[in-house]
Amino acid sequence: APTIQRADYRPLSWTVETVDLHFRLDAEATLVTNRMRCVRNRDAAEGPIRLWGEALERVSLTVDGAAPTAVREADGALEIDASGDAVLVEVVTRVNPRANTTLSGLYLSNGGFFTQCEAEGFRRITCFPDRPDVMARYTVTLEADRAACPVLLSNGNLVEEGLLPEGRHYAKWEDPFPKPSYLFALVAAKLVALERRVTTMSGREVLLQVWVEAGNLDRVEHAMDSLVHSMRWDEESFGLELDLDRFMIVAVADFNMGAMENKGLNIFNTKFILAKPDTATDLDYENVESVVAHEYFHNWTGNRVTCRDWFQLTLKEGLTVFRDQQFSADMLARAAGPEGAASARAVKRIDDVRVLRAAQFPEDGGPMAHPIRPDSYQEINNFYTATVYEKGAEVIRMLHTLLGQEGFRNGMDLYFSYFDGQAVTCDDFVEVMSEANNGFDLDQFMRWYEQAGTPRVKASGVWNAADGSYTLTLAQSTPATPGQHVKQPLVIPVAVGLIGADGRDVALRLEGEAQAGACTRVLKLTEDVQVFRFVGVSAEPVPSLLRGFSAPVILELDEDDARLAFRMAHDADPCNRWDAAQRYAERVALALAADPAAVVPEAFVAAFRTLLNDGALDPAFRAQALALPGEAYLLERMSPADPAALRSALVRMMRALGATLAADWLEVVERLQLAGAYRYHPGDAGRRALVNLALRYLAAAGMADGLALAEARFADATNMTERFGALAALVQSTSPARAAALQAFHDRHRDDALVLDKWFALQAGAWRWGDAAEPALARVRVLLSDPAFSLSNPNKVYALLGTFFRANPGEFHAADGSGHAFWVEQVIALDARNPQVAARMARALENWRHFTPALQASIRPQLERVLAAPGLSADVAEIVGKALG
Ligand code: DPP
Ligand code: ZN
Repeated sequence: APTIQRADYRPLSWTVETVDLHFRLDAEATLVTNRMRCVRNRDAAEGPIRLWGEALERVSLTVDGAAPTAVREADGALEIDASGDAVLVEVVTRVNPRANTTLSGLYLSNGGFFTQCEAEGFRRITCFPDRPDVMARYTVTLEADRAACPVLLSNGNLVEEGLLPEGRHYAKWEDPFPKPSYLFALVAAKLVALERRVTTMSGREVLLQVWVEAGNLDRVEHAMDSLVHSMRWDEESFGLELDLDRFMIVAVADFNMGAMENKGLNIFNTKFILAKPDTATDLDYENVESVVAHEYFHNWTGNRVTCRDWFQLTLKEGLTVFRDQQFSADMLARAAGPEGAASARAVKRIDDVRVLRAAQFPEDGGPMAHPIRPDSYQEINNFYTATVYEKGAEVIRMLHTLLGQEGFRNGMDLYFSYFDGQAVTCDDFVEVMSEANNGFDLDQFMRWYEQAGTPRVKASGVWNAADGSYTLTLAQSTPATPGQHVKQPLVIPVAVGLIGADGRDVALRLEGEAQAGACTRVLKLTEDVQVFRFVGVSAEPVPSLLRGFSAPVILELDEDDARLAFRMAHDADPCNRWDAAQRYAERVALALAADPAAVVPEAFVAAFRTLLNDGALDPAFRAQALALPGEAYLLERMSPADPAALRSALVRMMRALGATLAADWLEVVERLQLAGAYRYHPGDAGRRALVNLALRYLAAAGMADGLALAEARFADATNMTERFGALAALVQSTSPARAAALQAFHDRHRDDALVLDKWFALQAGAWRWGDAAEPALARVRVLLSDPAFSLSNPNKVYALLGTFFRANPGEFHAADGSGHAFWVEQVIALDARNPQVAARMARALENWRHFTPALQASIRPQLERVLAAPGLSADVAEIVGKALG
């Protein structure tokens, strides 16, 4: 596929003002009539009307009612010569929703019609200038069989509906706001809605609906509550109000992504809507809340102000992820009350940092590394990445840190006042942030949008006893990434604290300042190397750097075990306290991986024990701090990466921590386990998380009491968090009760697709705890032919194959290469149905060059096999091509 360059952006010669769409919905032959008023774009060079189309049968095409004089096909688009300033183009197409297994465009799910248009799915419905800089007003008429599809929805307001002959009916929708085609949506299905009416900040009453299949109506309350909370939060935090009379969310079981922010008609993966205590875990509840918020927040950051071109994707995604992270932190803090608010916020921050390190750091260190605003792509669907989303959110967070809460808000206000109703760029956003803050200089800051790779900040400190000064030297560098060999220094906010020997923070005073100020302050690192001199430091301090994870960088600081243990016990910044535990665990894991005979150091176990037994610490925080770092992250830190050696190290650590601290873990379970009805509340969730972690350690170590506890909790659990936590502990052990528990879980939830996803994932992610244990691949192969599994359903693929490929490296990279051969089979099978899903799975091997020579030798021919497969999609070809490139 050709590579598309950001620098090649040109406005289109013709744009669209209004679109009138008519759908005669039919499972195999839907007729789409599209009447667009195309207008000449005075700001662009002269040229033809350009319309993109894909997988369409074109039935007719007229311009102002007549056959067009000149039509050509060029670069996958139709080019139509037209004269004058405005013409009416009518194009009629026929599409086959049943045959559409890509889940992009118009498709069927359980007998209903659904659409997904971001990024370029609209061109699979009709011929259109399918780019986000074409913003038009839409009128949509849907016509369908009334019995099969009683509910007909599209964007905006319902203006007309009625019956038609032959058992059919229709509905007409009008969206008052101009929008890009990627925000178009329709739904025609048999659904029911939970409804709520709420009043917005300006006093308008609006109707909220969450549409699901009838059998799921008992699990939409939480999604509805989350929507109402999101609306309130955006009003209070940013003065942003819902601009429609009606806001709809529809849940669908077959969906490539998490959810989609179509104007007024969000379409969601059921995974991020449905929740009730018996089927959803605390984490599911949390995810529903944050995804509902994310999509709702897009109504302003994404829909009212959208992206000029897809290179600017982070303009809406980075900003909206930042907003949903802030929202979740506020919600957690509010629920935790004044006492627990700070810890609740920190736990949320730690979650976000974990995701960034596990998903984004490896991406930034591999062949797909790209700036948050990429310079080129082959397939845009491959760029809905952790870099664009999560690193993009970190970049916004740094702006927020540099400008302050109020300065940031002023910038947002100005952004909407300038750009409402427009399609703009990341430069526009950053410029307006500067303008709203007295011309705050953000020129160098723009490099965060231009440079790929995770920056390293190397820190060293020297305390001078003679003059009581502490000199901190910070040096930054960013490793080369594909196509970017030279990197410029970035603006890096480094939040710093100094901890005294008594464990308390020292009030900080930089040389030249009249008096000491706060205990944490943000240093601005802008040069390659900078020196900061603190004075009035009477004893040697322990530095605590990058507090709150103030920048998306890797901090390199020489700390011995004793210092890490000290910070684990005393760092006033919870993020750094967590990070100290992670660093210590990383050091032990890498040492054990390098030496099969090495044992877990006692001092490490003691440091964990101190943290575990610190009752002043919120259980949710302890659960975070006592969980070992993720395997994907650790593999990136290992050179060469050896998944089998790392797995062996982690098994030894789990067993040592489980066995040595058995009495402590048992006491935690005893003390913290909850009685009474389940409620989703962060305090309760924290207790459940720590209890589940305790069971994991106890079971891994094969402690009889722990296994008995896990079995009992599995049998008696009254909610999914406890049932699944206990099951996970049993599965990650040599317990003989393992198989029976898996079977019981399956039988109890056999009719519940989302719960079965958990069951598939748990088995695909299982480690081997004894020599006799079944390899995960053997289990995965069996599960592939389970009647509940389907390669056509993305959630199933992510649960079974995604977990095996991406979350079980110790098994996937088996030395005999069986996992790699299996990967080829599955990627090729998936690619024939759904290239987007296939490409996601394909990414599991992209960092193969970091592995041991033996693994590289096993993987290379498999990558080559995929690349040589006939009919490979552009999606997979880009991933595998870059991996081999
Ligand atoms: N725009 C969606 C989201 O991130 C993904 N397509 O919300
Ligand atoms: Zn988004």
